[in-house]
Amino acid sequence: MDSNYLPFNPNPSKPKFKPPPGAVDTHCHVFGPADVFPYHPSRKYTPCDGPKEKLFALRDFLGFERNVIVTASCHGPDNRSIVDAMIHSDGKAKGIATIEPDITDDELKAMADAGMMGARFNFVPRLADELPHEVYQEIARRIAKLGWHLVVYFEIHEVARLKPLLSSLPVQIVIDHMAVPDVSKPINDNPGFEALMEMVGADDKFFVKVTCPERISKQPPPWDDFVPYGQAMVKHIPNRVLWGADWPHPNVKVMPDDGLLVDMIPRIATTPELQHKLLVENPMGLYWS
Ligand code: 0GY
Repeated sequence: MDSNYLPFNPNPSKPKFKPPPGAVDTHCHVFGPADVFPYHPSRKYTPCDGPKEKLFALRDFLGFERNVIVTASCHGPDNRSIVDAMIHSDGKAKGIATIEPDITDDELKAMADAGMMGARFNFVPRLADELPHEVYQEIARRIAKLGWHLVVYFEIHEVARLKPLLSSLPVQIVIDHMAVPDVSKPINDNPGFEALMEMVGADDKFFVKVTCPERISKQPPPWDDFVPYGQAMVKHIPNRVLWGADWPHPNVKVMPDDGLLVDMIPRIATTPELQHKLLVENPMGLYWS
């Protein structure tokens, strides 16, 4: 583990908010353990191990029923730790892979059989190096045949630059962490966020994860500056928002209490109907139907 890397909180508080039955955490990771699933030579950070057993125990403790495990850049295009977690999850976990163009159809099929549902493109420079856009187009064409979708991680100032690429891809697209808006700005005077809202409002191929107050907020918990942004996105596209805890929180500056993250949910999805869409209907439609 890097010397400046913060390990996850081993004793989160019990959330006050009780997720509805069937709730899905659609953004979490499994890291290693490194002695079984080593981190990739191409990685830009080395995390603390976050094995599947810890993830599944946290899922139960927080009151969730299912996980979508997203490949993180520290494992590069090696998806074995996620496949292993999915096949030991009693059907309660699906996955999002990192793939390279030289992957074979047989390898893709084997991952799909294990529960992989999509691929992730990471456009955050501190995490991954961007590839020529033809590579993304080719991967998108191949995964479309499997019925997979894409998860993309980029920062809000990139909306205009990436919009032509994302709009052209023949698959549904899930945007991680609301593209990390600058929540210190007033929400009605924030061109980056407005561009994101416009893009996702205009095309129902886009889903947005209203995740990561601990990463996005400029304030300590309970992260009040995140709330109007999360609320606005949930109201804007209630049938296309997703929630996730982001355990084990790679590269955060202050490690959050996962219980407090769950307690953010009723502040951004303010009615039982919106909570049910966010936590059950939307993720079940995308991952378990
Ligand atoms: C996240 C966020 C981060 C890490 C990664 O692929 C990754 O390594 O996505 C981050 O550092 O912002 O999605 O959990």
